[in-house]
Parts: sequence; structure tokens; C-alpha cells
Amino acid sequence: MKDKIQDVLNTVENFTADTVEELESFRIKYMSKKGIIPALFGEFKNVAPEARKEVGMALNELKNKTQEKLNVLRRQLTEKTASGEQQDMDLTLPVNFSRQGTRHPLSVVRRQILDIFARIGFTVSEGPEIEDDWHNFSALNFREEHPARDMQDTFFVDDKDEKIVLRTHTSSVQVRVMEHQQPPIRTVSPGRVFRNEAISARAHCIFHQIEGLYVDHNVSFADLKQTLYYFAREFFGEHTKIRFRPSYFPFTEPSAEMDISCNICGGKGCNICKYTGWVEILGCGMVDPQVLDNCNINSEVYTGFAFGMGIERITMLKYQINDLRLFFENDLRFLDQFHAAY
Ligand code: 2NL
Repeated sequence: MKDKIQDVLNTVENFTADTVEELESFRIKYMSKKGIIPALFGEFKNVAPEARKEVGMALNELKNKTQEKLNVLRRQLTEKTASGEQQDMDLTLPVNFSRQGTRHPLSVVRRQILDIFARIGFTVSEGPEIEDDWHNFSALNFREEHPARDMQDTFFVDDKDEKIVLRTHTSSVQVRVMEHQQPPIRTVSPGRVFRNEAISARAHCIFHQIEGLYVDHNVSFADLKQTLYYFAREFFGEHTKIRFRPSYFPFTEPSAEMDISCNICGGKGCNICKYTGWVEILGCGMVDPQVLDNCNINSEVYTGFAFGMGIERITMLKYQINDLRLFFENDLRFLDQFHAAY
């Protein structure tokens, strides 16, 4: 009996395993209920009383050493697997990258624009997409008979007592800012706006705008020009030139449209600028004194400038995208091209 135990102990001590499966067969062979070691314990009852103490100690030692061996080998094997040392693992296989999403190009450009204005002290303000007539039209000097108030141009939300609309510009947000805050006000308002238009390559009934507003003592048209010149160079590149053309908006006086030198052809003339060398990027002007007064800002004391641009339009110019509908179709072949943009 003692020799038998010693033989088994030798075998156990010399055992090694390369795989988890080998180790498991070893455990079953020696330690399971019908295994070799429990069988030896079974034979214990036949041992002569005077030898029992010695044999019992040898049996317990065998059982403990076997368990210890199992523990050590199991630990070694799992460490090997975790560090990739196991034989059946091919370390030359290419990594299976999980697919990463990208930011939408309109979000990329919105962030870039807000960032440029943040650097010169403009805060960001946001407001509701469903607006009342006052904040979307009346406060901004749209007269009762103005065509923008027509069903053809504006989406109306049914309400018995009050005219409620889907905002047609984010100026409505800036009206709210002026109503709640006295100058100095420097803020930009990004957001979704709605116009009742047929969908085409150049127009969509939902699009995105960023408007800017600066109201303080002695704000002049020179401040407007310099601010927008800074923006154009930061966004389109340091060689960008700007020019202003007179225009009309109900809420600014004087009003202007701003062009930049065509960043595609560098001003030489191409398809994008229709061979003029210039492309329109935004509308702007000095805030009409009546609008300031409408918002409880004293137009005898303060002046301001404002501007508005379409994010789709600016994005199309920057990334040379020729169809507006691409922004709304969520085609991954289009969206995936903006991996590098932040
Ligand atoms: C355009 C033109 C513009 C403004 C927006 C504005 C806002 C307030 C008062 C006065 Cl609260 N003006 N915003 C001014 C001039 C032009 O947008 O073409 N947008 C896409």
C-alpha cells in the first residue's frame, strides 16, 4: 500500500499539462469520485491497525499535493491564455476593428463655427423650435402683410388663440436673449429652422442656421466688418477676402450680404462661383433700433450688429458638396467621409 501511494505521488509530481483539456483529464483520472486517489482511500479499511497512522498520513499528503498541483497548473494555463502564449493562437491575424461612428458634417461645421466665435467672447444661446408670432415675426419688424407670414412660406402649428409657428430663423432665440439680458450681449444661436419649401438640390424645408448678435455702447458697422472678416479667415483660410453688397432684411438697417473670394478656384472663376470669383456666405446688418426697443433695450443708448448664415450652405462650400439632400439621407458612404473631421 505504501509503495502504491509513493508511485502515484511520483507520477503526480512529474505531471505537466499544455492545455486545459489535458489538465481536466488528469483531474478526472486522479481526483474524481471514481478516480485513483479516492480508490486508495477506499482500500484504507484493509490496512493493518499498526500501519494505519503512517498510511493515513501518506494518503493525506498525496491528496493535498495533487490538489496543489492542479491549482498551480490551472493558474499557469490561464495566464498563458491571457497573454496569448497558447499554441493554437495566430498572432499574425489582422485585428478585427469594430466599426466607429462619425460626427455628422453639419455638426462638425457647427462646432467649428461656435469655436471661432467663442474665441472672441461670444456665448452660445439656444431656444424653442416652436415659437409664438411675437418672437419669430413681430419683434423682428415683420409687418402684418409680410410674405414670410404666409402659409406658403411658414409652417403653422394649430392653436385656437395664438399664431404658433415652427421658427423660420434662430433670430427668435436672440429676441429672447435681449428680453432677458441687458447689454453687453455677444451671442451666437445655432439651431434647426423650418421653411415651407419644395425639396430640391438647393432647398430643404428643414435646415440649420447660426445667427450672431452683438449689442453694446458704440457698436458700429466697422465692428461688424472686422468680426466677420476674422470669422471668414479662421473658417475658410487666411487668404480669404471678403466683400459686402447692400441688401434688405426687416430687422436690420443698413443690411448687407457678405461674399468671400471663391475658395475653390482662388478667385479665378469656376462652377461654384459661377465665374464671378465670389460666393455669398451670409446676411448681416446693424440691428434696427425698433427691434432693440421691441426687446426692452434702449436704442438711444445701445447699438448692435447681427448676422445669419445657413450651416448647410457653409458646409457645402467648405467640403465641395453639391447636393443638399445628402445631409438628410444618412447614407454611410457619404457620412463615412468625415472620419478625420472633429
Ligand atoms: C441670412 C440673414 C440675418 C440677422 C440674420 C438678426 C437677429 C436679431 C436682430 C437683427 Cl435678434 N438681426 N439676425 C441679421 C441679418 C441677417 O440672416 O441670410 N440668414 C441665413
